[in-house]
Amino acid sequence: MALEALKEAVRKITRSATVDKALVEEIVKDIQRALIKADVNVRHVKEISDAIKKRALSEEVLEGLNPREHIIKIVYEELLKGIGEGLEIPLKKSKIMLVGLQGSGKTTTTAKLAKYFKDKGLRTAVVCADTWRPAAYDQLKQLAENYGIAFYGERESKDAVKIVENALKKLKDYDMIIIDTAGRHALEKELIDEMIEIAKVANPDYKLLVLDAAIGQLASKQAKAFHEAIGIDGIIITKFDGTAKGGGALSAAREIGIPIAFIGTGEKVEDFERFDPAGFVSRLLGMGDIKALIEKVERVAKQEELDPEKFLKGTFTLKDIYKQIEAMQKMGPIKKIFELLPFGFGLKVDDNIMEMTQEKMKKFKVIMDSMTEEELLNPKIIDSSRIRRIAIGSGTTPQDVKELLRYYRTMKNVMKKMKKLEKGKLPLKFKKLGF
Ligand SMILES: Nc1nc2c(ncn2[C@@H]2O[C@H](COP(=O)(O)OP(=O)(O)O)[C@@H](O)[C@H]2O)c(=O)[nH]1
Ligand SMILES: [Mg+2]
Repeated sequence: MALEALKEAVRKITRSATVDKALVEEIVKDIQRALIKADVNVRHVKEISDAIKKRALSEEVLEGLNPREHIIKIVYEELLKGIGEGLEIPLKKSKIMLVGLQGSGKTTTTAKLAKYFKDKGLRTAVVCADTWRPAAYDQLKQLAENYGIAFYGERESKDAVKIVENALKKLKDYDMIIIDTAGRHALEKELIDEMIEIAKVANPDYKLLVLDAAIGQLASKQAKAFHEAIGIDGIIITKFDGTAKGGGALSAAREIGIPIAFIGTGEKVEDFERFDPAGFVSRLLGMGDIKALIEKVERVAKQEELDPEKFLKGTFTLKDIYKQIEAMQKMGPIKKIFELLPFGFGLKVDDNIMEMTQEKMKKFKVIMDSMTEEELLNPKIIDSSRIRRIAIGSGTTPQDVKELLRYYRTMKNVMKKMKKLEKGKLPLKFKKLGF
């Protein structure tokens, strides 16, 4: 993602010895380049960078901030302003209709949304109103079944409007009904007519446009056309993971003045998050996203039926690390989790530790099987002679044992810091920056 360069700009600020006009100009240029590379509309880039420059050169440094923090705060605030608001869909009885071109990710997103609301405790059902693509019915049905979500569809029917009508009768008892519709390669009249008819029958609370981030600045034209045709309440940006052009879709949302509701960050149903602009921007700048992190922990804890309090305790021993490794795995690559922490919390972790493969998990388990109860409960006592013994006993090498111990210590640290955050003990610096 080209927006990675924004983190570099922030790093440049934090590393600089002095803050002067030259630095501000250099940073503004870096930010401009990063935004343009990410396909943000040139006019928006200019607005954002002009505002940063003007404020950075004229505003007085707030009391309690140093000049570097002052600039970072301005960059943060102006990017946030540039992104606009997010759309939060309240957890109550509602209907959502998804629209978008073929391949934009509607069907996948229908399942993602359904799981999202189901996990929040709503009785959720999905409806396949795509009679255009023959495989659409099976695709959504399968996804719904995988996650225990109610599904309605009529495989042989060609009448999408009728299907929706029937679905709503059948699904009266559900809180959240999500309707997946057909797309086309382009927004043609036939598609518009069908969307309008479905919307009339369904009377959705939210018509959400699914936009593929990979199309970059083309998103703006597409979003405008859909908005003019049926009126959009919110945008879901998909495939944010695989593109350097995600700025185009962000820009499009701002241009037509429609808030972003969610972002898709991968093919899996779990790769989905509510769009929280403040968290999003602070993550872009490498400052982490505490809220997203805590939501993630809570979600995994729920799946695992773990007590989040316990899960976050920094006092865990090797004995329960195996279960925790598995739970952490479900939150996604550890690297991604670290991105949610402000500046990675200054924890230095080599890539080797970040990479937790199935194979490695198995190896760790074997190693732990060769440890004594005492060692598992109090890993501190594992010295080099114990390491040798454990390695021989488990048929591994001392390096392997050391790696497990390193992993354990890193995780222990992360848990400790996360626990502190949960209690609202953000480092003072971040508080000052308005987080
Ligand atoms: N990498 C990635 N792929 C996605 C995402 N959302 C959807 N896809 C993929 O995009 C393709 C089209 O998705 P689909 O839901 O069938 O699109 P539809 O035609 O609009 O219903 C599929 O291969 C999905 O796996 C996402 O957020 N990230
Ligand atoms: Mg589809």
